[in-house]
Parts: sequence; C-alpha cells; structure tokens
Amino acid sequence: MTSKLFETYTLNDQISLKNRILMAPLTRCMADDQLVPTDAMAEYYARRADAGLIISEATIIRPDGQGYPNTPGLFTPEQITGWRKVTDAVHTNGGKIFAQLWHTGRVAHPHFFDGDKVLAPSAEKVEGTVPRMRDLSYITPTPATHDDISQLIADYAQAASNAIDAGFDGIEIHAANGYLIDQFLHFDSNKRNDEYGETPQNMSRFALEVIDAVSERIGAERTAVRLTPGAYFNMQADPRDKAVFDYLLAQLEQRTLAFVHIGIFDDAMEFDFLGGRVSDYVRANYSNTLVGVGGFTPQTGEQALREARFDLLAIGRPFIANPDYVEKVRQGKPLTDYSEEMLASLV
Ligand code: FNR
Ligand code: 8K6
Repeated sequence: MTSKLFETYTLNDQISLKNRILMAPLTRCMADDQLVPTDAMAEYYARRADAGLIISEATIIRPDGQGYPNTPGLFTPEQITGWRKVTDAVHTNGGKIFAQLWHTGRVAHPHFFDGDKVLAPSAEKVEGTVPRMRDLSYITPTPATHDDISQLIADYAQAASNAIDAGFDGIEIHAANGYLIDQFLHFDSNKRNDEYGETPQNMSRFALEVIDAVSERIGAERTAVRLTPGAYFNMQADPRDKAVFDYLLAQLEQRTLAFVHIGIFDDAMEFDFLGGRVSDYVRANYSNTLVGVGGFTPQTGEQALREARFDLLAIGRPFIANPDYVEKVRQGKPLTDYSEEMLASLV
C-alpha cells in the first residue's frame, strides 16, 4: 500500500537510502554529565536502524552552545568515542546516521557551561525560562564580534570533522527552530548593521559561511541543512524574513548539498507571509532533495511523497513511541500513540 515510502532514494553518488523514511532529530537530554553518548543511546538508535536515514538528536559543537541539560557534544575525544559506539551499532543493524550540529545562541544558558555570556547576532533576549528549569531565565546575549563569528565557523567545521571521525555518514547543520544560525536569518533576532545584518544577503552570510566551511571540510555530499522559514519557536515571524529565505534558498540551490530539511512541528500550519505551508514555500524555491516533516502519518506522508511536495519524509514523535516504526508501517500494524511521558526514558 505505502510503496513510495519504501522506495530507495539516491542522495548522491556517495549516499543512497534503503527507504524514504528519516528519523527526525529528537533531543532526549540523556547524555552523561560530560555530554558523552551512553550505551543506552547506542541501543536506542540501533533499534531504529530500519529508517532510511537517522538524524541524531541535536549535538552541541562547543560548550557555550548548550541550552538544555545533558545534550550530547562533539568536541571532546570522549564524546567522539561515545558517538562511535552509536554509529557502529546503527551500521551493524544496516542503518545510516547523520549528526545534527547545534549551537543554541541566545537560547544557551551559562548554567550549563563555564562562562558568563551567551553569543547571538544581537543583544535581543528570548523571554522566559529554560524548559523544565523554571529558575533559569534567559539572559541578554552578547552580539558576536567578527572574531567570534570566525571562531564559530571554525568550530562548526571542526565538529563536522569530529562527526566523520566518530563514524557518522554525514552531518545536518541545525539552522532551524530559533537557534544560533536561525537567529541570523530573522529580523526578530538580527538587528546588526554590519555585513551580517540588514539585508537578505547579509543575514544569510553566517549560514552560508558555516555551510561552505563544513562542505569544504567533509564534502557537500555529506552536508545537509535544516531551516525554519516560518519562525514559530523562540522567535517572532516578520514578513521581511521571506526575502532572506528567498535569497538563501537560491544560494543553496547552487550548492550540491545532501538535502535541505524543514524544521517544523506541524506542516499543516499556514504562514501568510510565505503564502501557505512552509514545505510548499521551500519546494517552490528549492528543487533539489527536500525533506518534509511535522505531524505526518504514514498515510499523509505517502500522499505528500506522491504529490512530490517533498522527496523524503522525516518522522519525529512517532519514532519515540515506536522503535519499530518502519517495520510496523511496512506490515500495516497499528502504531502506538506518542505521549510526553515517553520522554522520561529511552526505549
Ligand atoms: C524535537 N525536534 C527537534 N528538531 C531539531 O531540529 N533538533 C532537535 O534536537 C529536536 N528535538 C526535539 C525533541 C522533541 C522531544 C520533539 C518532540 C521534537 C523537532 C522534530 O525533529 C520534528 O520536527 C517534530 O517533532 C515534528 O515531527 P513529528 O514529531 O510530528 O513527526
Ligand atoms: C529542540 C530542543 C528541544 C528540547 C525539548 C523539546 C521538547 C519539545 C516538546 C514538544 C513541544 C512542542 C512545541 C512546539 C512549539 C510550536 C508552536 C506552534
């Protein structure tokens, strides 16, 4: 019945996928206190190796990128060794896995690292507190200097290289959901008036410099990016943002990245300034491999692939609830519903 989902897909001459179902990146806050992936995490990912491709939970590139407890890193030898256990376990079960590289920017909190400031494009803070840690209010970020920006780009490239050393098949740059790179892409968080602000070209510069530095280090065919044009999470949308993404997507179209992945919780949401759903907006502006996500069932996902709204389907919460998601869908078996209590343990 669901044959599109189970078609193979060639990303490029380096990487092909056994089906079109991706496991979406899912933060679980289960790394140890040195932010090293554990054996339980290796088993968790290995159980999901039937996916055409797993995207790891967001993984910080350096200490000041941390905004949540026990999120894994890729900047120490111990973290690389811990991830090696994960990638070996996934490969042993016939799967493929990309690392999602993360810096939370203004959503970071010094509670989690040795330091007293957080970097962002501009001194524009997020309202509120760190989820589940009500005593930690977000602080006003320090605008990144040109030296800070150069160092951040170098640190993304190094983390990508560490990911390859850890056995990942590639990496996805987390430029979505209101974190550091996304903060440069929206007027709500980027008030700079230097070459990283004010115009679509300038506001896209940091994202493109990170993408190009990573591509140069590990190959564009192993580099992907996740984007949130709609700005709905830790961010206010601004109608002017569309011009930034129009420019950015045209630039990405000229590169030979592994794929572009949409970051959103519900793809049925419509954004007036984008003319409707985020996936339709991105599809109209980007013709290479596109990954859709956000509230899909096997049936609606199959339908979206048939209509060529995107090329690959990422599944998030149902993959938490169903380690055997792919096998259940293949056999037409009922799926277990997701609930938030499931976040308490790695099954
Ligand atoms: C997420 N999501 C997410 N996105 C991302 O880019 N990096 C991440 O680390 C996380 N972490 C995360 C944790 C949890 C608990 C949830 C529920 C979501 C978003 C996720 O990748 C996906 O876009 C959404 O869950 C929507 O897809 P589903 O769940 O409707 O299939
Ligand atoms: C990406 C880091 C996440 C850390 C834990 C996240 C837990 C998320 C639980 C789902 C919450 C959905 C919130 C979506 C906001 C969209 C509003 C339209």
